[in-house]
Amino acid sequence: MGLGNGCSCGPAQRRITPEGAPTRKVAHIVQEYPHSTDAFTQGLVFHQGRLFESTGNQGTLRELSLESATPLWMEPLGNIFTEGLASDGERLYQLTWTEGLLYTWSGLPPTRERTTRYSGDGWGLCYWQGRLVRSDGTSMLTFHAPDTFEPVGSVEVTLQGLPQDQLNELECANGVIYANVWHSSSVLEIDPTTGHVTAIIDASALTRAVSPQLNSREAVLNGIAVEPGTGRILMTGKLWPKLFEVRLETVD
Ligand code: DDQ
Ligand code: CA
Repeated sequence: MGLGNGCSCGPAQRRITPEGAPTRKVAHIVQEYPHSTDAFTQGLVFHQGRLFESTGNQGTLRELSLESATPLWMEPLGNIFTEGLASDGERLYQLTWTEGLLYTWSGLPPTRERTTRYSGDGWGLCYWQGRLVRSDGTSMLTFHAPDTFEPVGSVEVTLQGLPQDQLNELECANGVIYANVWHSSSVLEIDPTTGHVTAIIDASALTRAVSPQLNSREAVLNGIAVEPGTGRILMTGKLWPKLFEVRLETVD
C-alpha cells in the first residue's frame, strides 16, 4: 500500500513512478525494396553508411543493396544460427541464438576479428551509449561492454507494469529501443533507462503486404534499422521478399 491507488502491490505494482499508457503508432509503407527470400533475418543495422543483415538458421553476415535482393557481399557462417547485429560505428557485433558466441567484425568488407563467449540466448542486439543491449527471449534486456561483452547491467521491459517477453530484433535510435515482438506485427518502443514501453507500433500493414508470398509460419516481421543522419526507418521480416521504408504515425 502507500501508492495511493489502492493496489495490493504485488511485484508488478512495486514502483514509485506510475507507468503511463503507451502511445499508439502505425507504420505506413513509404517505399518497398527487394529482399532475399533466403534471408532468415535476425539483425538489420546501418554501419559506416552501409546496410548490413545477420541471418539465422544458416548463419550469414551480408551487406544489402536496396536495388537488388542479391546481397552486395556475404560471408556464410555454416550451421551457426547467427542473430542480432549492432554497430558502434567502428565494429559490427553479431550474436548467436544458443551457441553462446559473439562475433566481432571490423573493416570493409568486414572480417571476423574476435569470438567472445557469453551465457544465455542471443536474440536482438543494438548499441546505446557505449553499451551493447541484448534481448534473449525473456523480458530482460542485458547491457554489455562492447570489448569484453561482460554484462554490466540489465533492465526489465514492462508495459504498464506487466513484463514483456519475446523481444526479438532491436534497434537503438531516437532515444528509445525499438523491439520486434516475435510472432507478432508489433514493435515496442522502450525507454532504455526504465524499461517502460512508451509506444506500441502496429506494423501489420507490412505483414499484410507480403503475406500472400510467404509460406512459412516462421516468416515473421523481424528487422529494424534506422539510418543515422536521415532517420529513415527500414523494416523487414524473416524470408520476406520485401524490405520497407516506413513512416510512423501517432494515432489516438
Ligand atoms: N529467434 O528468432 C526467436 C531468436 C529464433 C527463432 C528460431 C526459429 C527456428 C525455426 C527454424 C526454421 C527455419 C525455416
Ligand atoms: Ca536493428
